[in-house]
Amino acid sequence: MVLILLAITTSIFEVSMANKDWSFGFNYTDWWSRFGNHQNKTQQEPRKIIVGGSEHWHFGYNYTDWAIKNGPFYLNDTLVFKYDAPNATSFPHSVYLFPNFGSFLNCDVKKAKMVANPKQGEGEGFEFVLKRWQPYYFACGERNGFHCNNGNMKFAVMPMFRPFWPWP
Ligand SMILES: [Cu+2]
Repeated sequence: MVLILLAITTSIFEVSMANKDWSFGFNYTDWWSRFGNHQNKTQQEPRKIIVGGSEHWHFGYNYTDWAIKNGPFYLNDTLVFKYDAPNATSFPHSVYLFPNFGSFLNCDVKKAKMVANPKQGEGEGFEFVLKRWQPYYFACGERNGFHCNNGNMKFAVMPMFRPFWPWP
């Protein structure tokens, strides 16, 4: 009896969740969690990736190259930006998001939105979850685009859906 009740409440819950999803269109991640392949658990877990690896987030490292070598990234993966707070020996850094490819290409920081200020990269770093199926254009916004233009502190990410079967 308890089991039946549980099953009913679960399905009601799922229906209400499903209805909620309609309000903003088809929810792919939810769709995946219901119908996707759940056999390879480790494959499905979202990853936490430190941007730049042991290099962290600094001037002069090629992050486009890093992103290509460490991709692909998947929906709900977390990018961690690590950088020191402003101090006497290192330049301040930050994390900005460009609204489109053109402003990203030109490092047009004025059009970008700051997602992490120079202090937020301290300690465990600033975490950014790739929640949407859209291209993300990241850059450091310091010195009015100088770090982005001349310091290679920029990269683009297009999160993918998790594979339906484990990659070979
Ligand atoms: Cu910077």
